[in-house]
Amino acid sequence: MSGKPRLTYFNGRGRMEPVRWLLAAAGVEFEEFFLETSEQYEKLIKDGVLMFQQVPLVEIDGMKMVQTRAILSYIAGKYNLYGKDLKERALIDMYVEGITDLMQMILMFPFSPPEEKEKNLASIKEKATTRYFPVFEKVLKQHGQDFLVGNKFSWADVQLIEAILAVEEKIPAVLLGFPQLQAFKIRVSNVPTIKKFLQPGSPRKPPPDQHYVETVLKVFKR
Ligand code: IBG
Repeated sequence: MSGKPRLTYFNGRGRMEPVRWLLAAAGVEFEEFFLETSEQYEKLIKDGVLMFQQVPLVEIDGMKMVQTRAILSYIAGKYNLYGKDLKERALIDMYVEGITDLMQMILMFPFSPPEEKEKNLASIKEKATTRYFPVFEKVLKQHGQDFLVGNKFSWADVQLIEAILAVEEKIPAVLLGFPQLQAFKIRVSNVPTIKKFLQPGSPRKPPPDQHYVETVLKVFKR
């Protein structure tokens, strides 16, 4: 065994992408197995590897971890990206969960029917600009520090930069009214591990395309 974490998911972003981001941010290399057929998925279930018959699956430190949130917390804790005490950790959890709610809309977008796309895109824009981004704009402005929590790079920063870039892909001008977030984006993009992840050839996955959507539906026989 190589000792590297092994990620089992589709060859696309979905629920695994924040795990890829966080491992990359921690400077940890990983291996990936991409699900392409329903037989592969059913074999994992038959072998008893998937606790709730769901992916993401991350094999790490002798564990077969499922549940995205548990996987991310473990990685954040292990690599010192989870605050210096329980209160910082609570704040990171609140920020991360908020951003996850926004990301949930983006995750579901490729699976929405064509006639609902325009409405869903408008909803993403509305929620990003009136609910989620203002929170982080205000936090950064008030404490004047480089990172969201404890003046130190954390899981919350990783989750936010991923979300900013994902929303910008859909709505390029979305940061216009958010000068703090514009500066944050540049700053965090220059953290060496993040800079590396943003370069071509990294394990970062491209925006979802039709092939990805069809593969997910095929694997789950939907
Ligand atoms: N709470 C779990 C987690 O956070 O890990 C949910 C995991 C989950 O929903 N996994 C899906 C699955 O395995 C794949 S991601 N489903 C099979 C089943 O029978 O439940 C599905 C997904 C995509 C994109 I792809 C957006 C949202 C969900």
